[in-house]
Amino acid sequence: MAQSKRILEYPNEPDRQSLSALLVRKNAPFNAEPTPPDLVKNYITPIQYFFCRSHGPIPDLQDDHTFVINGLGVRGKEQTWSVKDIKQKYDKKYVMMAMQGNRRDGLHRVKHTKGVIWGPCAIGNGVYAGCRLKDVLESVGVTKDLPDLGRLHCEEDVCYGSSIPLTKALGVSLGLALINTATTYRDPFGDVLLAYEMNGEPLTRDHGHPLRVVVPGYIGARSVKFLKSITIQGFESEAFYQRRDYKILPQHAKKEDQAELFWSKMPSIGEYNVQSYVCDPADGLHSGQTKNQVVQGYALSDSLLDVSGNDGKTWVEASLYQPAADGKATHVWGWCTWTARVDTVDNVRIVCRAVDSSGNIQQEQPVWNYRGVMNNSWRTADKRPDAVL
Ligand SMILES: Nc1nc2c(c(=O)[nH]1)N[C@H]1C(S)=C(S)[C@@H](COP(=O)(O)O)O[C@H]1N2
Ligand SMILES: [Mo]
Repeated sequence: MAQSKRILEYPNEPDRQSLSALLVRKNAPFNAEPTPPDLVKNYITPIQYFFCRSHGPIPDLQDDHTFVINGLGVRGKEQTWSVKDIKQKYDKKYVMMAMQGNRRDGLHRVKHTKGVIWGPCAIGNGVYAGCRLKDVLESVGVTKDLPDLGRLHCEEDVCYGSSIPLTKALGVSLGLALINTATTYRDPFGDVLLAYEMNGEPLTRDHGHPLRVVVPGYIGARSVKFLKSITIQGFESEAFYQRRDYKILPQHAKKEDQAELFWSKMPSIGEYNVQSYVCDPADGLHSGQTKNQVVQGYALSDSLLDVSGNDGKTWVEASLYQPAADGKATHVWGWCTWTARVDTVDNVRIVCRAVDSSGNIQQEQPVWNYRGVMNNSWRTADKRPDAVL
């Protein structure tokens, strides 16, 4: 049975005074995102502008926190590890990655979707530090020689759990039949981390203190915070958020009872899709200066970014900003920020579209789905008078 939702209470949430620049989408559980212009001010997103996504109360875990690893291949069936072990026994590795869980609002404007109505800024580019999950797994006996690589399941026990393929954690290529080329090509190292730092500081409670999983290239939902246990098993996590959420349901599943028929049939989302957004100007419209208006945004793409000041009639190429991180051999899985100069027309939206190296390109119209996930249509302008979206 998939785990169901419980009634949750929030007596001990962290102090959030330093997060006052965020727009709160929901108070309890706490869900908040920055404004579009704030988001693209920095290439590495500072904590004050970093979205917070939670499905329940934030636990108050201490630095002496421990977690267990159990399941297939684990020596002695179960082992207990402390955060201190993770910090002391393993090399510290750095990964820059885009954490995201974004843009349900665009789909919600088409038709009711279920969930927190996120805008375009539930995304941030963080530098996470910790040890490789792969190194920990190998030291407890879980290696690529396991007879059935199955799936890795990372679970936090109170109200959230999720899983990723074990191959993703180990950085193993199973060949093109089983794993797509992007993953094979992009993850030769096994960059999934057990992270204890974000942007050079210990993780804050909101972002998973004292230890979280960080899964580069995957939707944020797979990066479990407040890690309590890791189980290696031949099937996906039975947690609610793995089995009954974060799936693209067919368009005719419009209500809860209709959705019911599809949860067990549809695959869970792993990798995120090609994405970009116009963040400045914030409303996606021209700001009085019609020649060479500076436009800025973000993109999850390794390839091309086009911007149009006339609703997609003509396009110019933006310059992408994605410098290598620093001297710590940081593996870069992050976003890029971009800038373009375009000619704009009064009341006509400014749009962008990213193309990735596999040829995936953002489409103008969104593909609606009940859970409102994976929206990557062109941006919708708030003030467009004839807007239907
Ligand atoms: N324990 C726990 N882990 C979690 C969640 C949660 O609610 N609880 N939310 C997930 C989702 S949907 C996202 S997008 C990311 C958000 O991470 P952040 O709050 O650090 O931005 O955490 C993921 N890990
Ligand atoms: Mo998310």
